[in-house]
Amino acid sequence: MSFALRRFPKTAALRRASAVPKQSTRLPSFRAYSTEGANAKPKSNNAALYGIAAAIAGGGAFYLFSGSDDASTVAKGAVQVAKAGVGFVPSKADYQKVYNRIAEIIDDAGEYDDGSYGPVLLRLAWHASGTYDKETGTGGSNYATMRFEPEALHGANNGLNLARGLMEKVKQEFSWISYGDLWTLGGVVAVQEMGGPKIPWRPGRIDGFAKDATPDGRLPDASQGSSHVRNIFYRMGFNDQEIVALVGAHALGRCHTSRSGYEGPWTFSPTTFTNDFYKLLFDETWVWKKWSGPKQLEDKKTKSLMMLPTDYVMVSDKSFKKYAKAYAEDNDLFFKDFSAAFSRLLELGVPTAQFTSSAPWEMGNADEQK
Ligand code: CCH
Repeated sequence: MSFALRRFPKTAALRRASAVPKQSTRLPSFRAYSTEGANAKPKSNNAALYGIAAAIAGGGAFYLFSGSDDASTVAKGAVQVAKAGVGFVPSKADYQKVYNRIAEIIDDAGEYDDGSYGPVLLRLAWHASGTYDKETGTGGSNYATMRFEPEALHGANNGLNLARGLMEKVKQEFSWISYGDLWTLGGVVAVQEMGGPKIPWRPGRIDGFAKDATPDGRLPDASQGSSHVRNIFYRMGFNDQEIVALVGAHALGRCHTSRSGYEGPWTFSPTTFTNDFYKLLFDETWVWKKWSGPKQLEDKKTKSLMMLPTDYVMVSDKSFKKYAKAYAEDNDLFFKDFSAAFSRLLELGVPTAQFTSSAPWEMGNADEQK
């Protein structure tokens, strides 16, 4: 790569600074977005309640929708346990063990991309949650429906088979955790371990079925403009400020021609969570890249960074620009707003009664465990 990598807090991340081989995947070579069927309505999340009922019936577990917080936490944890068929009720300490295991996996990426699996795991958590439709109450992280075709094969999810595979290893070790909890916790670990803010998180998602899978077209199409971005995120229930905060996650990771058709990282430090995405949008001159791939921007100076058309609307749209400027100037503000919006994103589609704790938890970073 022609650019210098600036800040990598992890030793594992330091291993690869120069050579950045691309990950090959077996999935289709170009991301084909679909907006068709975006309004189709799969089964409502009320089905979750039937899932719970089934879990109780199947596992003999006892479940309370109300009552003291402790009793309710234990009872709701028992539902997940009954469903997984293992005789044990996980505590926060057990989820912390899962967190720590994911942190190890993120760091053990060898020569993959920029030396971390964090970005792709973050993307899995976002794509698992960002299918939510507030009108129908469908989609979101509850059922982990990306396990099923055709959702697994939606163009937007190209390359996420890698992330799901990594999470499957963790699932084998901690069979009691639901896929929705595992994938969203993976997003939390990714952000926190790459130097980002603490992300409040709590368990309670249950595994759904193929019939709960969402139609194609619910995730954003990077070639579009601000009205598309608004339509997609407003459907999830977010406002302009939250949209801008969430897209700042593009400080991390990179695009892969083999997955989306786009190519390159957004920042010089793709494994460190910073407000650089916004800073670079304002500080660099962005020009259209001359190539045979889809329309994307590159920085005029080094030609090593990229912006998607949807990223660029964060400065070309007046309302978005106001927030992007504020985040470019104040990293703490970005961290605070990202944490709140991302935490909410991860809970989309999960009925409140299903959460095993009344308030989200703060999980410890791997370093804090030592
Ligand atoms: Fe994103 N994202 N994203 N994104 N994304 C891509 C990669 C990452 C859009 C399109 C793309 C969010 C919002 C949007 C990450 C997190 C978030 C890629 C390249 C495209 C295209 C995929 C590839 O080729 O591998 C669009 C469009 C939007 C909104 O309009 C939000 C919100 C988040 C998280 C909160 C992360 C992380 C990556 C890097 C993945 C990797 O493998 O490095």
